[in-house]
Amino acid sequence: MSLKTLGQFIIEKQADFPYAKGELSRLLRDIGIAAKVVNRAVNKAGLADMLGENGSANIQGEVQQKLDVFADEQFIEALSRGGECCYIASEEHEDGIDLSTLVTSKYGQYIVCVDPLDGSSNIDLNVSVGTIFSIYRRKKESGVIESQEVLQYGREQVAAGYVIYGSSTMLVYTTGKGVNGFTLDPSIGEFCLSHPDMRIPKQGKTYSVNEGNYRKFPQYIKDYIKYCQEEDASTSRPYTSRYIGSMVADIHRTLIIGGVFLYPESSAYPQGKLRLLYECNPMAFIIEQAGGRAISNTCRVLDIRPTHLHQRVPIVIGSADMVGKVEKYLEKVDILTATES
Ligand code: P6P
Repeated sequence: MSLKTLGQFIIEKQADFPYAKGELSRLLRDIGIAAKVVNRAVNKAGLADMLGENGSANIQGEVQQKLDVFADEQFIEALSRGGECCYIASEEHEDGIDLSTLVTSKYGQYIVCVDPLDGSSNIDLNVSVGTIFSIYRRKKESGVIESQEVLQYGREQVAAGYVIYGSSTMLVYTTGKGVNGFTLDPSIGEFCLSHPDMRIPKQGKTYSVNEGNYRKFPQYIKDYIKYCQEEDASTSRPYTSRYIGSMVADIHRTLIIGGVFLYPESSAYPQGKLRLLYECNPMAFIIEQAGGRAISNTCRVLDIRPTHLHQRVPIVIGSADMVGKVEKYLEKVDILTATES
């Protein structure tokens, strides 16, 4: 395969993005720049006193790692300078960052929701971590950003993607015309097309859930986990259990080989743990574009009405047939509940 950089690919696919020429190119260029800087820091963290806690907490009350803060700063700086982005919703900030008052971003038409460094509690363990981003077009041409411009349905995303800082660093994104993956070639500092037209298998052999929470799960999730563990050669069961604890890494594996990832509601997290705007929606857009599914109880993730920036939702995402199987267990509960009531 001849070398094709992310920039060349976006220009070649410009027709896929129905807005003014070059806008998406510049947005993804800005995200790519920040990702390269974060990648360098993640790879050198152990040598550059970038491991460990920052001594602060984010809006979620989660202890911030030094690299969380560093990554957040890089994406804000790159998007602020790029001029295409007018507003950033970041996991690391309670309120959104309104760039529309900056001269450079006054005419920016895009809103970016970002988890700058997802899974960062794993960094000191040298486990893959990632950045997750979601891109919306603002509803008004200019002026003060209003909440209904930020809290758009996931189905209104114009682009979404993630960067995984792993054994190699990859950027995977969609603009609604399929999913493509780019691997960073450090020798030239470019993301190069390595996984064209990514598709998720309809069925897989892996289920991914934090089974340490088993007792706290609703019954239908417990029943599904038991189903995964039962012997049945005709359905390749028992399935393999794989859980990294870094959403980007778990979803990337699921996209490549198939499977299902679950972060359900529980007594510990009644609304689920993962955030709708900058974790579940972008991953749902990507997986659906690759031929998979993403649900939150009985609702399609992309159809959930957002109510606030850091809203948490339960999620079951991955191979279409496996998500459908979980859905069957959920439907049984609904039927039982209905007959009991
Ligand atoms: P738990 C990382 O902290 C994260 O936000 C996701 O990347 C990951 O999927 C999840 O939380 C892991 O949560 O409760 O299983 O440790």
